[in-house]
This record gives sequence, C-alpha cells and structure tokens, in this order.
Amino acid sequence: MPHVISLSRRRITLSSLLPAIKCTSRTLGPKLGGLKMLRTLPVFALLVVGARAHLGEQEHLRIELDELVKQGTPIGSDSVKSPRWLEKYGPQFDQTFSGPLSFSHLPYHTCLEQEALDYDIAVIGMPFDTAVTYRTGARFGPYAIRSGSRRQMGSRGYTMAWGMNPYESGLKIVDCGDIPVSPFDNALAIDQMEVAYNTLIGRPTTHLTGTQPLGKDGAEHPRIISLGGDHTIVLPILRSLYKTYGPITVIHFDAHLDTWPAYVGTTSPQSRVTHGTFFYLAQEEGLMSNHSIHAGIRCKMNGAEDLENDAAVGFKVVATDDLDDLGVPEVVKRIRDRVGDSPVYLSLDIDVIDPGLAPATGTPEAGGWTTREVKRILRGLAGLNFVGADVVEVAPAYDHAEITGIAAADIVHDFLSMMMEKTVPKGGYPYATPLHIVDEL
Ligand SMILES: [Mn+2]
Repeated sequence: MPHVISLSRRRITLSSLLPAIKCTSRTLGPKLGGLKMLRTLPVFALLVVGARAHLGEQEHLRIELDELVKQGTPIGSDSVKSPRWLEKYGPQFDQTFSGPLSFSHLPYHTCLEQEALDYDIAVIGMPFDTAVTYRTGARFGPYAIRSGSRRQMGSRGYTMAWGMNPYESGLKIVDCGDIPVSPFDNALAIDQMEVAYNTLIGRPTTHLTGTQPLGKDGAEHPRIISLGGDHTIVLPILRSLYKTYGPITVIHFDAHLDTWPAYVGTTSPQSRVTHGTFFYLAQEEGLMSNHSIHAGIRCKMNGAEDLENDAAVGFKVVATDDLDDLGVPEVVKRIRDRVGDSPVYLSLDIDVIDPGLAPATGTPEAGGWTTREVKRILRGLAGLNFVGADVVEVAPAYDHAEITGIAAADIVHDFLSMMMEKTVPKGGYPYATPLHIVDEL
C-alpha cells in the first residue's frame, strides 16, 4: 500500500501568524533590546513580514508534498523520483577512513580455504602472543598494522623515495586475513602457522616471473608478508621456508638477539619455544644458513657469552650505535655483503625503532633507531633475493595516537617496494643527492 500523507492548504491569517511572530520576536528582540521602537507599529509590521516569509516557506514545502500526493507517489518508498547514488555520484568507494579493514584497502580473501586463488604477494596476520617474556598483546598487531595502513591505497602509493607505486607494479597483492591460531595451546598454534604458511607459499604466482627461481622445485613462489604476533611466529615460518627453499639467510632488525637457548624456568620442550629463543631452535633444526645478520641490537645481555652463542647460531651484529659511527651506506653494505645472493628472509621487530617513535611493543628498549633511519636502510636492501618478510611485536594496547601501527604499516609498504625493485632506488642510498658546499665568501 502506498504511504499517503494527508495535507490541507490553510489560509494565512493574523491568528495563524502569532506563533511565528513570537518566534521572530524572540530572535530579533535581543538584537533590538533596549529600544523603545520595539513597541512601535513599524517594528510589529516588520515582525509580521518576517513571519509571513517564514510561513510562506513552509507553505512552499506543503505545496510540493501536495503535488507528490496528487501524483500518487508513495513517500519514502523506493520509487521516489530522486536520483539514485550510482547515477548521481558513481560507484561506491572506500575513503582512507572508511570501509572494511584490510591492509592498504587491498582485496581481502580467506586465502587458506580458497584453493584456486593465486597471487604474487600475500599479506597474512598471525595473531599469536602467548610465548613472550614480558608484555602480551601482540595478538592485536595484525589489526593495528592494518588500521595504521588506512591512508595507504593503490591510488596513492607512489613515493619519491622509491620512485614507484608497489600497488601499480602489475603484481597481484592480496590480504589473506588472519590465521585462526589457538590462544590456548602453543604447540597447536605453531603447527597451525606452519600449515598456513605452507598453504600460502604453495600457490602458483599470478604474474611474478623472477629471473632466478629460488624454489628447490625450480619454481617461483609467492612472497608472504606476515603481520605479527610475537616473534615466535618466525619459527614456523622458517620451517615452511626451509621446505620450499632450503636453508634461509635472515636479516633480523631487532633490539634483541633472539638467539638464546632457553630462559630460566624452562622445564619442558614446549617451554623452550619463545619469542627470544626461536632462532636458536631454528639453527638447531638446520633451517638457517650460517651467514645471517642482526641490525639494531642494543638489549642488555647475560654477558659477552650471549654474543659468542649468537655467532654460533650464525649471526653477525650491526649494533644500534654503529649507525651513528658508520652511517646508512656502510650499514647497508655490511648487510648486503653478509647475505649475498642467498634466499633472504627479513624479520623486523618493531622494537628496533626507538620506543619514543614505536612505544607499542612487548619489550621496549630505549635508545633505538628512528623510523626514518630504518626506512633508509630498507631501501638500500632492494634487489636481494627476498623470499618473505614480517613485522612483529606490535602490541597496540601500549600505543599512543597509532604511532606504532602507522610506522609498522609504512614499513610493510617499504617491504612491498623492496621485494619488487631489482635495484636500489635513486631516491635512496647510494644515489642520494650529493652535498654541494657553496663558498659564499
Ligand atoms: Mn625484540
């Protein structure tokens, strides 16, 4: 049934004007306050004119409604003759601050169950945080990094630093959602992460045609960017990468070594598996090469023996202070020289950045690198044989104004470019603008 509104035209009389006169008087009264003229006839006439205009406008609206009723047009139904969104404004689109949450507004797929889905680079969340030594909360890291990425979009992904837009590179990038990891059983969760990674890396690529297929099977595999989660997620990742590529060389940005054999209180095999021991366990399992490298180390240690153990696990160290003494170019050179052309996995603990610039993390360490310094080093690593990367240990409960989530999302944007570019971009090292010293004397 059409919705009918009954309306009647009414005559404008002095009595019908009285409420409007009162309203107009209240509006104008204070402005004319104190003037005796307020009681005079000319002012009354002014009020009447104003009120008539007010009611006249209402009458105009009534006439329009009368016309609709006369035409039998149902009010509020779908057939009202008003322009539709599509014809007036075009397709619906997400703005930076709207839409469902996926990394950089990328297409969101439940990749683990979509067997036929292919892609070149997949973003996957690993909301696992039950193997930490200090603050929990990194299970919300994937959410925080995606949220921090909202101002990144395919249509606005070009940067001067890289001289390219990774979303318009021709490669297919998708957000694969989060792995549904158990928050109750770490052994189960770690197996779930490995099975998920095997599943994702086993899919065919869409466009990626590397000049050097790195897989043991002679094929090129999709690159996976993981959003942690605490750092333990790297153990199942390395297990999966090893199956695909053989021993993996790691570039590890972190304030901490993460090569400790065990912590005090370890009483079971499972309790050895933590966010500070996973590299030791990976080396024990033979998953890594012996030419990996840390960048940004500054944590307190048990003693110098920690560094001896670290070297035995297969790492060299670029300490936080080295950046001040050596500069970005030399730090980049040391990393590149160390890893060579082997299959490289890049793992970045957000705590490599100073807690002032990335406070939302589980084990903050004062005196870290700036976000800009980390980004410059990352640019210098373009062209290495990256097989995957992650940002871990983002725990947004400790964040302020999304600083950490935004920094982590920006770093993932750099990962995308870093994996695509075959050479170091001109905007970054080593082609930075030469310093021209002008003698003004
Ligand atoms: Mn760390």
